[in-house]
Amino acid sequence: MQMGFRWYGTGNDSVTLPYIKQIPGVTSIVWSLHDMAAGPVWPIERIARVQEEFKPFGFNMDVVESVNVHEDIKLGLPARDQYIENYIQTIKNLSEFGVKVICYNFMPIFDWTRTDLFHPMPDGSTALFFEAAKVNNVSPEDLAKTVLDGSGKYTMPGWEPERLAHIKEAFKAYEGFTEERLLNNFKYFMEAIAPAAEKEGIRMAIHPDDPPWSIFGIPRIVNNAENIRRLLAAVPSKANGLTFCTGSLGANPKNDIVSMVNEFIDRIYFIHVRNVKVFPNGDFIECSHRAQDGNVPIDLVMKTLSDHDFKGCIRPDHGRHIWDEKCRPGYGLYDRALGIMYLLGVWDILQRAKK
Ligand code: DNO
Repeated sequence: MQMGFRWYGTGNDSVTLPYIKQIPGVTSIVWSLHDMAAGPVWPIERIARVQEEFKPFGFNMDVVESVNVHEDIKLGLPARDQYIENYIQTIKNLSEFGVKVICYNFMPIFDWTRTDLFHPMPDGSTALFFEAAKVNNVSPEDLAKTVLDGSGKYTMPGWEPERLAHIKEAFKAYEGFTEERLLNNFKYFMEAIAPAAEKEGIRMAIHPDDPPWSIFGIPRIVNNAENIRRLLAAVPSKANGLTFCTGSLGANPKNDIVSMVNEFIDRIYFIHVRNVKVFPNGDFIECSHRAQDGNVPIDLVMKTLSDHDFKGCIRPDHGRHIWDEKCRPGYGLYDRALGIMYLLGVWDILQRAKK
């Protein structure tokens, strides 16, 4: 197993590479060109610059999170072929630098969704929070007012007025869309890129839906064992694999995380190991990584990975905001570093027990 740490790039992250270097056991920086919109080819010179930045620290750049998929591909619009061609070129460019895994998602319009980015926790820290009723029970009228004519009171983190214009178009485009159509468009995309990924030795690792259910009436297709089975079977190439996010999938208590790791291990290429505490009303908060603090048996997840002798990259995920740290929501240094020490502690004892 390799330990990774997600980093947003110089000038774009409160955490620096020298700080990350001081966390024991981190070998991989999970990176991206965060200023690149979904669509264009990632230029070789930009990738080369990242390589130069990592070199003095000895970090590898094996895992990219993410190369985002253009909405036209998810929607199956005619322009998708050009975007797919660009994606293939990006795969080729990344492979020149030894990249092995590309994490991406296929969630329409939204990536991860939370209702409060700094929700107070009983211990005085704050954490990312999802209030189920606020998202699941929003009436189509409220949503329409907010999104379509801007007069509604409904708000969400990230729904700034300048983004709403884009959201409005996107909602219109997905009107009447079904899971089946989304899966077909996924299949079209994956069938087109898999041969290039295979040739370049790159594994595509789709991130699960977060939260793991459809929101605002827009379909989602990567959120439970049955859907993941369907998605992997749709394109059986080894290039079609998973980023297994224990926290995203764990927000639905019906997902048996350990049995899912066991079932999908051969197609799991990258893992976000984080915990989540789910409340009886369906709300959830991103607690510390420790198994006892949330609903995901993180210790058993690590045991399962150890039993399978998992060789890929894992990373801690969203941390709480502790010790007054000012950082990107969920992406501070302190709690993720604590998370790493917990994961490595569990891992090391499992390795010793094998000898
Ligand atoms: C959230 C992340 C996601 C993930 C994308 C992958 O913190 O796990 O934003 O990077 O869904 O494309």
